[in-house]
Amino acid sequence: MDRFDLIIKGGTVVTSADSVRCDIGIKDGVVTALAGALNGGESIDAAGKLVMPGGIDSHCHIDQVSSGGLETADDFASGSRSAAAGGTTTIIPFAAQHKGQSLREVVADYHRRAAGKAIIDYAFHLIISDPTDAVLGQEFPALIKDGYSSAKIYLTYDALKLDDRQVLDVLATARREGAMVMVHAENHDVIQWLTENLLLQGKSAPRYHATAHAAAAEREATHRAITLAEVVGVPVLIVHVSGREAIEQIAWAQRKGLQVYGETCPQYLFLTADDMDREGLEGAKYMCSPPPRDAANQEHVWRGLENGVLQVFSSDHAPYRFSGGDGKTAAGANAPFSKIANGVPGLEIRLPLLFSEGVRTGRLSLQKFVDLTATRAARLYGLYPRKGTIAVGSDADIAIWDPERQVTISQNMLHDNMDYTPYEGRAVTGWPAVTLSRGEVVWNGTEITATPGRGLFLPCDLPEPARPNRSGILET
Ligand code: DUC
Ligand code: ZN
Ligand code: ZN
Repeated sequence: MDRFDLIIKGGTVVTSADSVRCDIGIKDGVVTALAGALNGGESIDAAGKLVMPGGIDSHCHIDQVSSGGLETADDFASGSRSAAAGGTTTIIPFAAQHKGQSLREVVADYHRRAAGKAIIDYAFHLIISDPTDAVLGQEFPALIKDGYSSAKIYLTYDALKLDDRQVLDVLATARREGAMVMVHAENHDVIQWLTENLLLQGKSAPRYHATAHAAAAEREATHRAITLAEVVGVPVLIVHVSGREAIEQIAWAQRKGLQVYGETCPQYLFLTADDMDREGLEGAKYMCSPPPRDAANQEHVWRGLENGVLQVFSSDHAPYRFSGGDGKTAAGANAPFSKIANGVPGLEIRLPLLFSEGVRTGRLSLQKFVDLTATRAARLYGLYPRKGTIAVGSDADIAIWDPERQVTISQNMLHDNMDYTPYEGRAVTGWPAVTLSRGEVVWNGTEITATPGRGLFLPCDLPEPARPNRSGILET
């Protein structure tokens, strides 16, 4: 019997620590050897290629019903296909609680949605919108122990938002049990007040979405989330950070020694509010929350990635089609921005966009790229070292990149179930030539080669970065 099931030969193996020219031996889905020259099994020639950990997309919405009742276009089949074709090998979507639901039942429901469909491995974050005594006293702690060790909470949206008291209670439970809390930080009343007044003034076009979701609203809520976490004495992760105002709050907290982490997404590097300023509802294709800002804010986000204030780069893939009953135009051709679904797709192009505009331009090292797109997410969400690196003993989740391949992004080449991409016509250099999940080729550079259902659920450990390194006010 061969020593290996597969050998990846002659590539440059990149991790968040270094780049080394070596072969990778894979047996039973796991990396079992890293050495100068390996023999004894089938091989893939990776000469001239970069061999990187498959991406972890730790923020994507798959087969999720929005707070407004709309279904995402992607289920676990199309979503995981799209992820794999873009070099991602693990997704962490959400099991989203609507008010009145049992968290346990929500999780069971999302398992049913994923079963038989996913082609790559997946975990779940919880979304807690109804932190009742039963949820915080029993369900959340038990689910954390069962491998759902992260939860997202919202400071806005009528159907999702928690008040400060509820946020404190969720944070205190997370502190006690060792979970990571992610926060959607926008001030709900500011957004509502601005929205109502804009609509009274007849300003209802998609571009006013950016006015209503003001950077000040994001800044205030970011500061509040940080403050509440400080009071409880627990780490917190601010998701989808859009620009300078929120970044300044996170940097301030980090300088104070607080354990505050930040995530950003392609839309804050590659789109601006001007994209929403198009004829009719066309601008709705670029609407997400928080909204893309402007070129100066894009620059702040780049710097946040470079200097480490922001640690995670995920897609926030929220795939609402443009047309159809669940689409952005479902409320009609004259719908006000407040009635249009929020979110943009990005699962497949997340890595190529950052590679092309970050690594190839010299802004980001390869190590930083791997850390931002895979390793750090694995650590923050309790999947390391099984996922997020290439090391002996880790799952052989690997993307072999052709750093020279030129691609013009177009919806008709993508593998999601969307009817548009906000990045239509954008040229990138660098694309995954092969994606492997646990040693199996799932994307061969031209087509998906995996069977739906092969993806496994990943129970997450308690994340080390969620462990508090300071007391809350009650403990002092
Ligand atoms: N928040 C998200 O995390 N994704 C899509 C829309 C939103 O408001
Ligand atoms: Zn959000
Ligand atoms: Zn999201």
